[in-house]
Amino acid sequence: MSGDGGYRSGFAAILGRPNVGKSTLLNALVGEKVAIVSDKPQTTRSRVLGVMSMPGGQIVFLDTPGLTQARNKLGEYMQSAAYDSLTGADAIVIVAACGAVGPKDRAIIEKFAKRKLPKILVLNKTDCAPRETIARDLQSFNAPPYDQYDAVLPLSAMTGDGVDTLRGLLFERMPEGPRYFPDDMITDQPEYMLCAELIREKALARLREEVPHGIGVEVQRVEKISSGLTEIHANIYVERAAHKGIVLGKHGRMLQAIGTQARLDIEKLLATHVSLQLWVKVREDWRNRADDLRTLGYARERG
Ligand SMILES: Nc1nc2c(ncn2[C@@H]2O[C@H](COP(=O)(O)OP(=O)(O)OP(=O)(O)O)[C@@H](O)[C@H]2O)c(=O)[nH]1
Ligand SMILES: [Mg+2]
Repeated sequence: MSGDGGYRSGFAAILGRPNVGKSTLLNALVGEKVAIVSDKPQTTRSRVLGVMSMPGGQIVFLDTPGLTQARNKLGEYMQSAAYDSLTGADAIVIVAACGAVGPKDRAIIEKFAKRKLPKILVLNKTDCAPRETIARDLQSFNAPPYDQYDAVLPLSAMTGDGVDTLRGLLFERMPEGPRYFPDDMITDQPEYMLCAELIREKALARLREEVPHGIGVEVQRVEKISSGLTEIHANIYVERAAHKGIVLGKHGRMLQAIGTQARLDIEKLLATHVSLQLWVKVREDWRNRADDLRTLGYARERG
């Protein structure tokens, strides 16, 4: 683990309102897709770990569910997962979106300004904000308590513009520490969980209104059939009977489209052909049921 002279390492928690681009930023920072992304708020439901290793050190990033008011047991789990990421954090990255910094973002930014930790405020999505908007946002963070931040950094997680600067700012602030993870490890999520998340991502991309929020994916079996083929069985849970037909779509076309897209991503991930078998099941109100939450992996790791 340790013993490398002058090796720097630490944990950096990424926090902010839903949909501001935290997961996109995590993927950009580690250079691989470890977290799913969608245009729907509350995509991330658990903390997602991504490791960035370089010759002189390592930063372990923790992407988190967007900070908001919990409306059900899943929401409560998500909020505690976000706040748990602060335990043992060596730095925090607060994310807001350029041109869309609202009172709820400011409340979060002000709250974290008090934390005695290195902290960077990221203004994401510069690629779709005019220069004047970025300048105005920057200006608005000049005064106390925002001056408690080590830096206010506009960037685009999508194009990668400014991401290197963020890496540098964080790395400089990391303490001396051990190599927490092997250099070739980029996430701690097991394969079956990455597959479940990719299926959920494709479902989120295609579904609308309240349906995507009530989707849960459970990968039941990952079976290597031969050196070139893996079979995966997964259940897509919906929380109301009426949603099942929407996820199946006319003549099953929606499910087929979700499955095809997910399979392509999973094939890339596993570097093999994949046969993906998906079933849609109704679990009434699963977001409020402790046993269903546990089945889907939404349970506290500790305590
Ligand atoms: N134009 C632009 N869009 C971005 C950028 N970063 C993220 N997005 C988009 O913003 C949406 C939300 O991105 P996510 O990374 O899922 O946001 P998040 O903060 O992780 O959201 P939650 O997990 O719901 O809290 C997606 O549609 C992304 O493609 C960016 O730099 N520029
Ligand atoms: Mg996210």
